[in-house]
Amino acid sequence: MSAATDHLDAYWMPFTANRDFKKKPRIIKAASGHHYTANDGTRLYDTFSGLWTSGLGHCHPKIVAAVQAQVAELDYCMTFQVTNDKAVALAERVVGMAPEGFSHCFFTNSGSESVDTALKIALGYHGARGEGNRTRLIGRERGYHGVNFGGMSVGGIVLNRKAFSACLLPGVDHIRHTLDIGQNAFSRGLPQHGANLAEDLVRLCTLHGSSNIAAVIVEPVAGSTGVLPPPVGYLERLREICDAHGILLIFDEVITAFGRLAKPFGAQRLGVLPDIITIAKGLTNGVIPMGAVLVRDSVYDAFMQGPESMIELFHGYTYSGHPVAAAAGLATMDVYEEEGTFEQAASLEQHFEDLLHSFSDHKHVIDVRNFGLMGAIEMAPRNGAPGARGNEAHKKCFWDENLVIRNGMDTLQFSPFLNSDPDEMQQSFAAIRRVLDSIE
Ligand code: PXG
Repeated sequence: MSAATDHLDAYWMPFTANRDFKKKPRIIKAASGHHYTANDGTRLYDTFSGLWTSGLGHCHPKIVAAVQAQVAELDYCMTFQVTNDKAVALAERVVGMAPEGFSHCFFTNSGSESVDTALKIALGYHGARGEGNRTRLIGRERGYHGVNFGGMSVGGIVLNRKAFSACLLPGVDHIRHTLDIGQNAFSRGLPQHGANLAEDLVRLCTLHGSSNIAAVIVEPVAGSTGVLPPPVGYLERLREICDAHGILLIFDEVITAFGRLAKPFGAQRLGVLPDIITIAKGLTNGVIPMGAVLVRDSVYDAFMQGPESMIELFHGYTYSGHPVAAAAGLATMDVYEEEGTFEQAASLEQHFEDLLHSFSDHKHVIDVRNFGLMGAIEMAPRNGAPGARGNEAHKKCFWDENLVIRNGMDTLQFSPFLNSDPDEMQQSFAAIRRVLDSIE
C-alpha cells in the first residue's frame, strides 16, 4: 500500500470502486456556493448539486446560521411521545407547500428510510381498512428507491438487487421502464411515445388479482438510472388504473421535490397526484440528513380510527424529526421562498436544455434527455467494456477540468444548481465537450 492510500484504508466508501479510488485520491475539504475545494487547494465546479441534494449551493449562509444556532439551543430531543418545536414547524411548512389534501408529514433521515416508511404506511393503510390481503408491492424496472430491503425490492437496478436476490421482499413485481431510445431519442422534455407502458399495471392486476395489490411506487422522473422523464400521458394512465383498482400510488420524489422540476413537488409540475410522496435531499439542501413521507388525508385518517391511546403506526427512527435537521429544513424553505428559487430554476430550464442538446451531434452520444433541471447525455458503450467511456469521462472531468460530474455507466447525469449562473453552466458544458472530444 502506498503512503497516499494508507490513511484511507479504514474508510469503506459507499457505491465506489474503493481500490481504484484510493490509488489516486483527491479529497474534498470545503465548499462554497457552486464549488468544492479539495485538500490540494483545487476548486472544482459541481455539476451535480451535491448528489441532487444541494440546489441552493453549498454552505448557504442562512442555513449554516440556522444549524449553528439550533445545535447550541436544542441539540436533540426524542420525538416518541415528546417532540420539539422545529419538527412541528417544519411539518406544517412542508405540507403547506404540498398539493392540496396532503396535510400530514412523517419524518425520516434519508430517502431509503422514506421509501421503506411509505411502503409500510401503504400496507398499514389497507390493513386498517380491512383489506389486509393487499400486500403486493409493484415497482418499475430501472427504478431507484434506495438501498434498504423494501426500497431495494421494489427498485429495478439489477446490480443493486443481484447480490441480495435471495432476501428481497416476497410478493413484489415490476412494470417495464419507459426508456425507449429507438422511438424517443433526443426528446426535449417529456417523450411522446410510451404511455401504453402503463398498461403493464393492468396485466399485473389481472395476473395477481388487483385486490391483492397494495401500492405502486415510481419516481415521477427516474433520476439515478439516467434521467427518464415519463412519456406524455403515462403518469395519468397509472393514476387511472390505481383508482380503478383501489391501489395506492406512491411518487418517490426524493430527487424531484423542492425545485428540480421548478415546483415544490414534481406532482404539481406533472399534474398527477399520488397518494403518498417520499422526499429527502432538497428538504434540507443536503446540509443535515433528513427525509419525510407525505400522505393524503384519506391515508392518515384510515390510521386514526382505533382507540386514541394506542400508537397507530409502530414505526419511527431515533432521529425522526431531529431538531437540528428540522432547523436546516426550515431555513432551506425560507431561502427557497425569499430567493424565488423555484422561479429561478424555471428560468434556467431552456438554457440547460439547449446546452445538453448541443451534444446531440457528438460521435459518442446516442441520446440526450431532460426535464426540469434534470438531464442526461447517454454515450454508446465501448465494445466489450460497458461503463468504461463514462468512467473515463468522469475522471478526466475531475482531474483535467476541475469538474465534478456524475456518471452511471456510460450515461452522464446532470443536476445543476437551482440558482446556477448561466455562464458557469455554459463553461462546464464546454469543458465536458473537450473531455468527450479527447476520449475514444
Ligand atoms: N429514492 C430516490 C428516487 C433516490 O434518488 C433514494 C430514494 C435513496 O435516498 P438515500 O438518501 O437513502 O440515499 C434516492 C437516492 C445518482 C444517485 O447517482 C441518486 C441517489 C443516491 C445515490 C446516487 O443519481 N438517490
